[in-house]
Amino acid sequence: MTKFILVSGGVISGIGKGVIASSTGLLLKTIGLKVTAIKIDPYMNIDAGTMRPTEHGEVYVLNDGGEVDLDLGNYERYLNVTLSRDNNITTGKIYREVIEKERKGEYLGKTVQIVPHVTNEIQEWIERVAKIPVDDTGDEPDVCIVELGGTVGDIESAPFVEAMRQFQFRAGHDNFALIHVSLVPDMHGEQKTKPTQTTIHSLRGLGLLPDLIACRLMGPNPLLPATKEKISMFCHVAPEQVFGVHDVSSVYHVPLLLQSQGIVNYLRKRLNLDALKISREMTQKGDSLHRRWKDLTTGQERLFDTVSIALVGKYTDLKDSYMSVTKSLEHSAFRVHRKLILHWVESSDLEPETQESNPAKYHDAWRAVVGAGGILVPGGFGVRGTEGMMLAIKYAREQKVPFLGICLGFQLAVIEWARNVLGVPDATSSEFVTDTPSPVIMFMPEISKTHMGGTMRLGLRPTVFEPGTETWSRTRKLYAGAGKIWERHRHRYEVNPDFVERLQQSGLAFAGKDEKGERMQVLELPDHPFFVGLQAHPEFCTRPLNPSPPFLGLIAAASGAAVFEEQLAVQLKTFTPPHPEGSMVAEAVLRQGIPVPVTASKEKILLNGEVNGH
Ligand SMILES: *[C@@H]1O[C@H](CO)[C@@H](O)[C@H](O)[C@H]1NC(C)=O
Ligand SMILES: CC(=O)N[C@H]1CO[C@H](CO)[C@@H](O)[C@@H]1O
Repeated sequence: MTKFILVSGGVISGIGKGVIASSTGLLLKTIGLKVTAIKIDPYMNIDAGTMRPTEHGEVYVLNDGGEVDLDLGNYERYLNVTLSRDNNITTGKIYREVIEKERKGEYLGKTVQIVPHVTNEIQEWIERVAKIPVDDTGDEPDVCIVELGGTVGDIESAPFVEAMRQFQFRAGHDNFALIHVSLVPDMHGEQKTKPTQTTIHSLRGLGLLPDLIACRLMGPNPLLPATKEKISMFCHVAPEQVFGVHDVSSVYHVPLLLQSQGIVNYLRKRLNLDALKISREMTQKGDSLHRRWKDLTTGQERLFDTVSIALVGKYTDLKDSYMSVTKSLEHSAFRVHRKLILHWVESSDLEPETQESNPAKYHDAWRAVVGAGGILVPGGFGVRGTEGMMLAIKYAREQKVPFLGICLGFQLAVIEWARNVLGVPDATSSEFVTDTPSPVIMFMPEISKTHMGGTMRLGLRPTVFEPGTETWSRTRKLYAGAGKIWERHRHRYEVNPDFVERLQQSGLAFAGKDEKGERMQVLELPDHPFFVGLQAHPEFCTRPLNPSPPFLGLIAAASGAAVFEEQLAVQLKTFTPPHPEGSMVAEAVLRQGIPVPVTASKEKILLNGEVNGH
């Protein structure tokens, strides 16, 4: 029987419930358990692909092409697992499922209601998805963390709260625990417990009993013993069931902070975890994870050297839309033992128009680019700002500054090359200029009998390195020399095959292509210290202990040639693909002719007129 840990929140949302939930999962992994996670988002959207990034942060892509909330990224990174689109539950998905069943007559003409039909659907979904293997053991997970988004008491979350109330009996007492995350505000040095008392009171009123109360303190001060006592008394729980989560210097410290307060031991007893048979191998894996995590976090405090990266993008004032990119840089910086200094550069500030309209802004932006050890142009949206990005790319190329281009950044590197080296001054993308005579980047839908009408390439796809690249391709070396790599994709525009030969002859090397050799997926300049572009989004597969290779390449190259060589050697010995064989879906899907579901995002034009995704 799977053990379920529900993580709910009270008072306000956005106080780090996801981090507490994934840290708890990580701790359970350190004792050798296999852990999976489900995120419940009580909103009506069916998938995150159609949501505007300014409103919602990043659209995170899964192996199966599912476009989800950035929280699933958190779980994949912390727990080193591969999740599927079903690991995200939204109200919209549940309702759709119920309505489809009703249409098929599965409810035998009965009145379909929130209770029991919607609540049953929620419980069945959770039970079903909790059993899906998520790591290289291929086994059913031992523990499933279920994070309920929003706060208990919201209208939106009511059906889920009721479903979980029923679920605690369905799973049984030994198999279900509840962690409730609450805010403990600090008023002039006094830690206030009233909001926590109120939220626990309403939680109990809804039939859910907290096993652990996580008190979130928005500041550097830990939970005081007196506060703990008070919460224990007024919320009818033992003091050992109350723990504090204050602000720590990095989120990677949170698992150890929880551990120091006895969370693992509590859950061990409460969920009777010792009854699960943990193999010696898994125990050892857990120990090693614990040791490596501790090293990772303690090392961070004593970093003197820095590495600076200019992130030239859009929405740079909405940093959440680059969550996975920043995580990838962070993980890579851990590896090279340097403190990451990230300069957010709004790409349009680099354009000549800004020089006229706002010279100070223009100079600040260029100062950040010129001062950085490496330049990153991530994926993005729409035409605005692309000229500025290309100016940064040109600078990186000519001045031999390490550069990484992702998705749109890759496409712009090709356009920049075509304009300034190949000598096609009007080169552009047919996404920016529809009837251009020089579409170096063009709309190229995936022609596949099995992909029903989809125009977006989504999900995990292979890239095959060209013969001969093993001797010179830095990208390939970063992947430990593998001939074939897998990364997640999300794009609909690609390098125009008609230009490939000319681009290559002029010195731009396409080191990696798709399996048929038709789509250009990795570009490199062999005579540049590090100039790499990827059509894929490798940032979705980074891990704290196993950073995404292209990002590691950028960070290492920005730290100097010696560090770069050193990391190539480390990669050769230690790099493992973050996904188990079985989860590499694209080929299997094509072979079996299973239609890949087309999500609603395919043809959606966003409200602000920009096409979502390249
Ligand atoms: C992460 O998962 C992958 C694939 O499941 C595995 O090969 C790798 O060893 C895991 N890494 C760690 C640090 O556990
Ligand atoms: C079982 C099920 O309905 N899964 C859905 C999960 O969400 C995606 C959209 O992101 C749907 O396409 C799946 O069908």
